[in-house]
Amino acid sequence: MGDYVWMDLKTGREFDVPIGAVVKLCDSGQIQVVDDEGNEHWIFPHNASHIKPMHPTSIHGVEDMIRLGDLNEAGILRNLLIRYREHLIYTYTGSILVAVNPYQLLPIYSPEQIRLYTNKKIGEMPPHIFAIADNCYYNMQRNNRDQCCIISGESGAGKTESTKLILQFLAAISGQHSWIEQQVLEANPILEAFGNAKTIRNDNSSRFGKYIDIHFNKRGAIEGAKIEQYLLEKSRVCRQAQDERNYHVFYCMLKGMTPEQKKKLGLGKATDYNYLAMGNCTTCDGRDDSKEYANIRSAMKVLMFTDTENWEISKLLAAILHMGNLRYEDHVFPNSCLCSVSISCMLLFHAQVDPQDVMNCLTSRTIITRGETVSTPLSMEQALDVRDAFVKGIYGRLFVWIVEKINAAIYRPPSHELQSVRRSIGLLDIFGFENFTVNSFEQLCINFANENLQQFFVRHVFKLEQEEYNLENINWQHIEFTDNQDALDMIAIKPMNIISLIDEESKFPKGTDTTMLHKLNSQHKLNTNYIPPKNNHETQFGINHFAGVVYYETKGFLEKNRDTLHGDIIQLVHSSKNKFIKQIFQADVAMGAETRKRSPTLSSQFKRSLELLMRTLSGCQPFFVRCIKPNEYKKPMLFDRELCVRQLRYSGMMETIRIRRAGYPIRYSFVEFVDRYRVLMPGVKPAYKQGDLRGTCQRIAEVVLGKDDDWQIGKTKIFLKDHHDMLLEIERDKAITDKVILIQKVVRGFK
Ligand code: AOV
Ligand code: MG
Repeated sequence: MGDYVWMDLKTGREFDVPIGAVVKLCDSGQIQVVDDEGNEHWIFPHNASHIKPMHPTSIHGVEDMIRLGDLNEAGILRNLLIRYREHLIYTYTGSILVAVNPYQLLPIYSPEQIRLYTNKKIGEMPPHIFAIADNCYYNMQRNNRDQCCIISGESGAGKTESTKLILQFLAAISGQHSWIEQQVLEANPILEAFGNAKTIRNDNSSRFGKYIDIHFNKRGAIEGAKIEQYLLEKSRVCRQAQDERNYHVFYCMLKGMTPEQKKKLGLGKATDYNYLAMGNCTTCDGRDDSKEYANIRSAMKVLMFTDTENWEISKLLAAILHMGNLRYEDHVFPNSCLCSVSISCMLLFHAQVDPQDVMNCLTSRTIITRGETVSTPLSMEQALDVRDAFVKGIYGRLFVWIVEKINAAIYRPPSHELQSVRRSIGLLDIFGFENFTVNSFEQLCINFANENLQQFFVRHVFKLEQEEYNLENINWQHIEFTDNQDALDMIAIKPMNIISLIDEESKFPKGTDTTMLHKLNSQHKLNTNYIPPKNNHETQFGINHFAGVVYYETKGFLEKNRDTLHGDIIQLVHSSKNKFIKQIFQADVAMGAETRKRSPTLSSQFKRSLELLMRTLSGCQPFFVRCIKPNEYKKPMLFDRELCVRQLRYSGMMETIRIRRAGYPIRYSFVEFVDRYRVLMPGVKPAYKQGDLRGTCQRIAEVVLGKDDDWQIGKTKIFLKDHHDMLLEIERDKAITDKVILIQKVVRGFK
């Protein structure tokens, strides 16, 4: 009685694993148990095989999962569950942090907590996101190398919140309370206002990816930062699914502006606008749009947006809303619509453009054939597309402009001599893996990005790690892992990959979504990671991603990928007297009508920026944070076992624990090791004076760590466990302090 067991309910469901239970009663061969969910079960002798004893480490849980005795999915899941119930949302797997979204504000992020985690080794304090941040910072200084934090997880798992916490910690410990620190912190509310929105998965979903590179000077103080943005979901400006919203900034503006300001822009309330009311959801629980507006405005001040710029931005946003209310009837706007057009014209073009020109531009298309200019009317559907394309074009360019504006305030290009001493920590927070009822081109790009990140993780944690053990010839039993390289090859790497086929079809004048799908099918139908449409009428294809199969609806793919604006629109912008809109369209106007047709497609730009990102990340020492979403309802204290198992399985957590447990995450070259730790053995000379470096390393390790402990010496490096590193560092700190005291004594003795 009181014993803990694992109970396998054998439901046969894909993500069901044995559940923990405690024995309540034993009665003539039958036992009664209560499982972790509070359900009672009677176990009879004939099905006793359903239960197994639980390892002591699983009963109360462990802070680091490499210490789990029951190393299986059930063990991992229960460990996270019982910790989560005690509000312990963070757990380690070696130095990899697992973070379960609490969906409530926990009192664990105070200045006092920041202080407690400052300058500590991982494992010295309970697991925490601050410990990761602190280690990043410490590693950057100790190894003089750039660091990065890769934060992954599904939509709503907590990536963006984690990123903000790391940033908050770094700003606090870099310690100057300087203007630049404040500017770096205040960039976030602006980015979130323009790039985040309420989705069914997340009330504050990032609809763009970002990489914040924080720069530190020699003394470890923040001296600047640079933000890289990836692929904002532009379609959201014109269209939202049920229960979803447009970008926060629109609602904030309507709630937060003064009546006079709104009057100048001809604005009403959110429900008045098609672009805002489509999802039947204009408010968001727990968000105060009016208060947010004040925050956005003050953040923009900190980041040096001028009042004029702010007003110009508001004008564009208002114009977008008015444009969304245009209605078309038989190639023309009804008279009632003229008002919307006129207001848009006034806002976009300072009334310098005749509303009639705008209407023509939105309802017909000019084509130049054999030197003759012909204007052809558009169908209603086409006309609406032209309008939406224009609106998306404005918003997308506005977003890019805003990020550039922020960078202008926070980024200091390194001077020559600074380059060698400046170090950085990069924080990667992208849009999480998505699988909706209907998935489109945007989801393909988002999931492609996540596939890349997963490969970075796999490469770093499994491939490079084991390659190195082999090269160094240490004792090592190979650990199997799930590699998503094949899927990634099919999506974007190998010749005739999916992205390149979509691209090719986008450039082909006669290409359609259907011809594209045919090409995908004929090229990939035999690939196990590709799921062709069931029949000729179906317009969906599927991809077997690392995080599950996603079906993509191909309708609209090519248009979204081409992402071009019609020449008439560019012409219109060009003729405008509104300097701001001209500025954000500068590149398009400069390109001219002809070259624009050859402007790079969205997917090729995105692919390129991802490649650059991966290259940057490869140059850094990475830390990984794995965010887990405990339920689909955004609720506290609700732990959906199967949802969690799915995320743990797809992220490769089992194998990760296995390799971290068996592996040697810390390694030093012999020279580094001797020079860093020779203080621990009196009389050991610096590395450059050593004849037998390997032997010296061995002697130090034997004395400090013990002969039989699980460390290994390779051909050029010594391999250690995390706890060895901690022990060595603590001993080193002590030795150095002792030495300093000794020197002080000696000096005092002289006086
Ligand atoms: P995401 O970045 O991973 O999703 P967020 O970081 O936006 O997810 O988290 C979603 C919501 O969960 C937040 O708005 C908070 O309400 C809550 N949350 C997350 N982490 C914490 C925490 N540590 N403490 C308290 N609440 C938290 V997406 O951007 O959708 O992929 O594209
Ligand atoms: Mg996010």
